[in-house]
Amino acid sequence: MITSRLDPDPPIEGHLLDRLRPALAVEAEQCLGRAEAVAFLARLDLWFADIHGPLAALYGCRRDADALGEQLVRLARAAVGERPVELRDLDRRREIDPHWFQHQRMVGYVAYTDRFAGTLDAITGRLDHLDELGVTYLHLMPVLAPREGENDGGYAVADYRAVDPRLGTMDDLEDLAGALRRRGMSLCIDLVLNHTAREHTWARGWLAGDPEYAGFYLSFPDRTMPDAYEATVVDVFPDRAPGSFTWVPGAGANGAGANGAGAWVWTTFLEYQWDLDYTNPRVFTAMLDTILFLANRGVEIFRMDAVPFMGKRMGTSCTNQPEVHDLAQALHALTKLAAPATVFKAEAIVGPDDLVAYLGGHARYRPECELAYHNQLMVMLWSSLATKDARLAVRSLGRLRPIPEGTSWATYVRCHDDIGWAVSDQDAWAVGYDPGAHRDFLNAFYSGRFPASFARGALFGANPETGDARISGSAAALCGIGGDDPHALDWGIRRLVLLHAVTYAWGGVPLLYMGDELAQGNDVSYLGDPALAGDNRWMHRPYFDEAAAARRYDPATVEGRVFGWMRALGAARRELPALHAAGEGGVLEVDSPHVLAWRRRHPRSGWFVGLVNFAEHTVSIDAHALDGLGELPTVLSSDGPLQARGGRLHLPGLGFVWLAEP
Ligand code: OTU
Repeated sequence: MITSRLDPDPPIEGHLLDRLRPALAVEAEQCLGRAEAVAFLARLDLWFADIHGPLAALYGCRRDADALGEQLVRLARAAVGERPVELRDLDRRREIDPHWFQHQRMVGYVAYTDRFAGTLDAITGRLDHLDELGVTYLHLMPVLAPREGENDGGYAVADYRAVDPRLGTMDDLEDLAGALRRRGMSLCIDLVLNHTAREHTWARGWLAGDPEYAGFYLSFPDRTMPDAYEATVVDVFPDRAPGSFTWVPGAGANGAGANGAGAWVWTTFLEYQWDLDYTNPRVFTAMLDTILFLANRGVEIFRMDAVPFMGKRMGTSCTNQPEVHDLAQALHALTKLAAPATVFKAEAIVGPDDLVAYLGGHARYRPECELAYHNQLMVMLWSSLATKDARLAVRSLGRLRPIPEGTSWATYVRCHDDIGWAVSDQDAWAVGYDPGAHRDFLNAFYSGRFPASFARGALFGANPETGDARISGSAAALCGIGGDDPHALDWGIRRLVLLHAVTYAWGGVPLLYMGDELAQGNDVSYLGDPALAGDNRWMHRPYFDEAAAARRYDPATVEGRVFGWMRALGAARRELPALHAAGEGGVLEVDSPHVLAWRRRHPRSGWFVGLVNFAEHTVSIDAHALDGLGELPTVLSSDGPLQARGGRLHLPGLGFVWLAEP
């Protein structure tokens, strides 16, 4: 059983460090040379408490807990020894500028290698396109070798040390990381750490009874425990993979692997994605080793996939449990020890009250992930667009806890997944919405069933038992771009631009999802591929449209209009120090229900104010809302300088304005 740390932190156990340090100093100098050894030991002193604390919480009850700590620190030291010199140079730069990812120059881009360029090699041919958009961070969707056949878009990894052969090789990935780095772009890849494919060596070894892999997965002899867990656990894919356990013939019970009798294996997602058992320190060690291997190939940002699911506790949702934070913290600190240039991004698509913890925001700060998806902002943008009303957004975003210093949101409009309506009941009631009815409305609206809807999306993961569902569809399709009516097209474009005008200026790294810069619509070609046809998330994972891209400078085309805006947002953002993620900010109270207004300021800047109007008609707000924020000229807007008349500021329908003190 795992115990977990309660806030506040327990006192730091110094003696392990005291015991380890002298021996490590000698070893490090022998293997790494003097300068590298000095840096390594300084990092050990800096991070030791963040390594030891969470490890003690996770595995402290084991007699060999100290030996584990020692082994992991040595693993990190060995990884430094193998780290290429170019990456050590990057480490030096990042040690001087550890908050590089907070800078307003950061713009992210998210793409599937095959759908964007074909192969890893060919990505270099797209770097000019990325440069035009000001991209400094490239997230390539799962690139590691998946299982054959269905693989959940690459989220069923069969080998963490090989690249999907259809995309290239590990050498190609390393070369690409270098090419990106030389262009000022950081490579981000997915680390699927909650589960492996059942074809992974660990899973095969476990099933074959190899003692090396004993206890790598969770298994039960009969339905007693699975039923008890399922009473409260979240069912992620209720339509395609109901329940969280899969009967595996030949598996042994209680994590034992093989005994021939068969067992229920924990599979949160699909039946071929087996959840790892992180109560086993060997699993932790194997995953750390994987991270360090990939960091040494040049990966700078790890997207920690499905991190909320890594800890299981009876009687809970089995998400967001204390041990998932301990795991993320320990992996993080050990990675910083070995590869300080690396940062973690939490993929925790959870409710607003659980989000900030993934950035280390606990009762006391504990370094965890540097970046986290701002799922709440994303959900609120789509909710506001449908209701033409910002009150729910103002309420929920206004009460979100501030994030710890030295961390940043990753803000986004759209990603490769469905949109789940993570609206807190409390926030919904506070603005007079029935939460269930509101979620139903959003599903009806974005699937196009609601009569006055402009959206062209589809329901995803509908659960007939609970009535829950989520939404698939490309950003452009959900904004109503796609028909023949030029008037409707104008509105659709205004919506798409408005949403990005928020994510580019909220503070944090905006992530642009491939195809959205060209307003690409839904792609139904997936229906022709039996391995994809059952999952309509593929409708919003299109192939890069070359013909559309060729029109990107033509302002008479949809692509030209949208691309022009995305460039402008990126370029303007770079020049606005108020958008540095280390700044402070918050939602502004204004007297129109249709307007979302926010402000930001960095110690080195004046105020920035962003205003968006979700209504289709012009609205106005009392100009006093901006009192005390200084002179605020318009720096970028959908409709020219902000108009002030009679003490009120007028915002055209679906318009946006960025104001900033010079
Ligand atoms: C992630 O999503 C990936 O983004 C998905 O594409 C994968 O299918 C999945 O993991 C399994 O690897 O539930 O509906 O809080 O929301 O991890 C998608 C995090 C998901 C979860 C998220 C998961």
